[in-house]
Amino acid sequence: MRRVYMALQSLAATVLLAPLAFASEGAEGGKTAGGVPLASNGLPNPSAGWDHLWEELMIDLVVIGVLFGGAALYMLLKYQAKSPDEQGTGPRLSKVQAIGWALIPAFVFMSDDLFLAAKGWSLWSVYRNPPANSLEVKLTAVQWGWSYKYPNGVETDVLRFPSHKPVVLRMTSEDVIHSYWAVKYRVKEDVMPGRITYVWFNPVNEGKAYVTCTEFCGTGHSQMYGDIISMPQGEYDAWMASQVAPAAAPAPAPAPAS
Ligand SMILES: [Cu+2]
Repeated sequence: MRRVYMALQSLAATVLLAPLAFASEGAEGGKTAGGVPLASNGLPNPSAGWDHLWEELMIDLVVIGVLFGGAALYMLLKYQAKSPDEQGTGPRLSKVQAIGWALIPAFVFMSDDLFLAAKGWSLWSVYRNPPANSLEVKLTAVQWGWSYKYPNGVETDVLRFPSHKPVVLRMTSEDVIHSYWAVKYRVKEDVMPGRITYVWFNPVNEGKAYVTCTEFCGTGHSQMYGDIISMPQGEYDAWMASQVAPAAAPAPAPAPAS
């Protein structure tokens, strides 16, 4: 029995310490704030945080699965009946032993759950608080497409933004309930008529990403997808200038009367 206790003890330590060891590795340079990885621009990167939490959860599930599966298999083999007529005689446990056997495995499970829940809360609080210097864009959903409006009034159906600067979308719908999902940035939020919801993300890298609607919103729902593009600052400035120029250009002079 002493060997079983020792085996359980070492496996419990593995369960509890594995995520801590994994977490200490950090991500993207290893810097974190409140457990959330920091991107190269020094701001939190929730999408890396979600990936990190998911990997920790998978490790925990495997370790706990092996721990409890192994213990069940061990007891199944050790205490199996030697003949069909054999009657089992369970050990008589004292109150302390009985309570210990109930609480210790529960504690192993719950401490791990609470550890991950605390990390999840910490990450959620970052996920719901856009940084102060974010580029703020208004998003309007309509059956069946997305329309973006920049602070200077420029409107587009493809979102472009400079890389290395966080983006916050203030979202509403003109008709039914939609749901904005930017897979690469790990953000998803309902977009509803009469309400303004938001998501933010830290682009970090340049490149195109895919967005789609994840709330069935009518017959054209499956066509409600589009691109969002993270660009170098210079390219973004040039693109924005090209969008502003036509609106700002003076009207052509009227033709002289003949
Ligand atoms: Cu939709």
